[in-house]
Amino acid sequence: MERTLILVKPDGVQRGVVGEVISRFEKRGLRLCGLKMLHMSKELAERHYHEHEGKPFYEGLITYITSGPIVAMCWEGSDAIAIARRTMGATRPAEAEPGSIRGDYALEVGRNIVHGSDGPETAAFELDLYFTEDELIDWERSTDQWVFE
Ligand code: DAT
Ligand code: MG
Repeated sequence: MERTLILVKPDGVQRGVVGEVISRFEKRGLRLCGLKMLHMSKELAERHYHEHEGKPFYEGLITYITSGPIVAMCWEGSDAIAIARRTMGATRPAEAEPGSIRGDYALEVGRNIVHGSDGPETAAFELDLYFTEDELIDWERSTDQWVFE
């Protein structure tokens, strides 16, 4: 079982697609393991996006991600990281497949609605940025046996 951090970014919250994003991950079969709404501080944004520091889009990215409330979630399942990223679609919405979140709801890379961790180390690091240990819920769904092999 793998866990990943998913964010609905400020544009997704403002545009009212939080429920739609949650619904797509739920329907895919991933299991929700944490959920909160928050307004990212500049410090949290800089820690989250430290790998992009110095890049031309960095300052705009920090301004955008701190511009309004976001919804942070933990989703888990077999191959949760890769499956969530496929469900989200490519970083550049122009390259995102129709049927993916970004392919259905976004036009520009700087307004691409969602974030998802890109690997096991980043997922652990990012989940730790947003959630304490006791905010991540260990639970079983009655449908797990029909979703997990
Ligand atoms: P992802 O969000 O798919 O993991 P990433 O980690 O490469 O993509 O970049 C993080 C965010 O930074 C991305 O969602 C949008 C923004 N970004 C990335 N590349 C960009 C670019 N060339 N111009 C503008 N914004 C960019
Ligand atoms: Mg990334």
